[in-house]
Amino acid sequence: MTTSNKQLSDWIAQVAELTQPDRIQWCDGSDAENDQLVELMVADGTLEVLNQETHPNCYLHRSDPSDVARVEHLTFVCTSHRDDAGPNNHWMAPAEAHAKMDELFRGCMRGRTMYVVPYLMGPYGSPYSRAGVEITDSPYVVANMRIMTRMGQKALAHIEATGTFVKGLHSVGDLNPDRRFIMHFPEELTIKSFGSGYGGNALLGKKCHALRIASYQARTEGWLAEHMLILGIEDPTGNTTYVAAAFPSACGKTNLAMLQPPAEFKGWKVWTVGDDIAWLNVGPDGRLYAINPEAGFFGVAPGTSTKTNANCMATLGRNTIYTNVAVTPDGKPWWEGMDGERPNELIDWKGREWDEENGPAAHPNSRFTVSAAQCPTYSAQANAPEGVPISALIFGGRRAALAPLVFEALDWEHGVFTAAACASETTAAAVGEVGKVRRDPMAMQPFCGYNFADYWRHWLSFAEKSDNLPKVYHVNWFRKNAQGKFLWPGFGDNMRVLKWIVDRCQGSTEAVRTPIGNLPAAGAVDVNTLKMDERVMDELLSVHPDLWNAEMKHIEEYFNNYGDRLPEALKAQLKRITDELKAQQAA
Ligand code: SAT
Ligand code: MN
Repeated sequence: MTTSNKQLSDWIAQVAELTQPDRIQWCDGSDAENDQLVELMVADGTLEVLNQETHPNCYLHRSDPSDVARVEHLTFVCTSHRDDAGPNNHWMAPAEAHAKMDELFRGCMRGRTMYVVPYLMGPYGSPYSRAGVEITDSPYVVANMRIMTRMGQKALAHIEATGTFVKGLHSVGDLNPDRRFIMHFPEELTIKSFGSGYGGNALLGKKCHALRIASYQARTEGWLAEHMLILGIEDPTGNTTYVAAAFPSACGKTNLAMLQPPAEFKGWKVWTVGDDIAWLNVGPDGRLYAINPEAGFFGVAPGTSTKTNANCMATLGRNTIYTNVAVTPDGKPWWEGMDGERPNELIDWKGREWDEENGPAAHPNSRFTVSAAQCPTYSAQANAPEGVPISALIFGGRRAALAPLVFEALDWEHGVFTAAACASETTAAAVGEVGKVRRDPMAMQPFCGYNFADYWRHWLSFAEKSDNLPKVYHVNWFRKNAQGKFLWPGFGDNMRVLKWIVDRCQGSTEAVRTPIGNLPAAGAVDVNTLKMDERVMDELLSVHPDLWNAEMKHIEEYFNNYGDRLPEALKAQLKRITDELKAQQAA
C-alpha cells in the first residue's frame, strides 16, 4: 500500500524519522497479514495459542501486570486554552505536550516494525463515518484494530477521497508507568499515546478517537459522539424501536446490548447495533440517527456466562483475542463468573499456577476482542449508512442507593440535566479505587474531549435543531437493600424496563409525575413471573425526598466547578427540582 494523500505520506515520513523503526509495514487488514502477525506474536510470546479444537483461531495475551486498564491520571486533553479542556480533563499546553511526547518517541522504534493502520470508524459509505490512521509498534494493537475497526484499503480510499483523518501515534515504549501518557490534541485531530499496550490506552480508534477527538469534532460539526450502546427492540408485530444507552465502563453495556428477553416475552427480540460507542446525527426527519463507529466488541470477560449473556458466549470462542483471562490446563480461556464449576487447576492472568491467595484468576478488567459480525443478535441495520432512528436515550450507572429502577425526563432540557447529573461507583476498567461514587455525566467523564459545560450547552442546543428528539430515561440496575443484596435481578430481566420505555415511546402506558421525573405507575413494569415481593418493587420505584435533596446539593457543588460556563438551563432545572422536593417535604 501507498498513498496519494500528501499529508499522510509526510506524516509517516516524519514519524519514521523521529522513531527510527527498522521497517515500515502498511496494514491492509487481510487474513494473510493477520496470520503473519499472529505467527510473529506466538513466536515471541505476545500471544499464547489456546485450544484450537474447542477455540479455533483464539489466542491469549497477557499484558504487563502494571498495564491492565485505562490510566485516567495520565490522559490529557491539550487545547490551546486551558478552559476549553475544562475541569473534567487533565490539561497540558499543546507545545509542551508535543515536546514531552516527541522526546519519548525519539528512537523508540529502533529494532521494531512500524505498522501503519488506516481505519474507518462507522459503516462504509456513511456520511457520518470518519477515518483515522494509527501508527504503532505493537502487532497486538494491529490485530485488535483489525477486529474493532474497518481497517485497510477501503479506509485509505475514504481518506484519499475526503482528505481528512485523525492521526494517532502509538508506541508501547518500555511499558514503564512513569513514562506513560495518553495525549489528545483535538484542534489538530491528533493523538499521541506512549508506554501502554492496553485497550483504551492503545487501540486509538476507540476512546481516543471515537470519543475524545470525535466529541470535539462533533461539537463543531453539530453532532454527538457518545459512550452508548445501541440496540433495537422488536415487538411481536415486527416493529423495531431503537434505543441508545450510556453507562460507565464495566456497568453492563455489552450485556444490555445483547439482552435475551425472558421466556414470557414471546415474539420479542433484541438486536445489537453496538455495545460501547454511538455517533448521533439529526436526520432529515429531525430524529436522531445512530451509527456504531466500531466493528467489534472489546468487552469485560468476568461475569460473562450463558446465564448473564448467552448471546455474548455464542459470539466468543472462535476468532477471539482474550486479554488477561485465566486459562485451563487444556488451553481454554476461563474467568470468574463463567458457567460451570471452577476447574481445579488454572493458570492465572499473570501466567502463574492459580492460588486463591493471589486474588482472582482472571483480572477483573480482563477482556475479549471479537468481531460484531459473529454475534447472533447483530442487527441487519448495523451497517446501514444512514444509521438507526433513536426513540429513547437511556442513562445510568451503579448506585447502591438513591436512583430508582427507572424514570423518564419531563422534556429534553430536563433530560440533559438528568444525564449531566449522573454519578456511578467506579469499576476496574480504570486504574484507581473501585466502588467510589463519582460524578460521571453522560458516562463521559473519562472521555469528553472538551469542557463539560460547553458539552452540556451543545447537548441543550439540539432542542433548537429539532422538535422530534428522543425521550430521555435514567435507569439503575444496581440498587441494593440494607443487607447489600441487589434488589433487581438485572440481565435479561432488564427487558421489563425496556418494554416500559417502548410503551412510553408509543404513548401506551401511564406514568406518575415526581420532582425528579416520570415514574412507572403501579404495575406498569411487568414483573409477572419474577415472584418479586411487592415491597421490593415499591422500594425500587421510591423517590426519597431527603436523599434526593442531599443529591441536589452534591450536583450543585459539582456544577459549581464549571463556574460561569455552566448553562443557565441546568441551574434552572436544579432549582425546579429542589423547590418541588421541598414542597413535597412540606406537604
Ligand atoms: O479500555 S477501554 O477504554 O477500551 C474499555 C473501557 O474502559 O470502556
Ligand atoms: Mn466503554
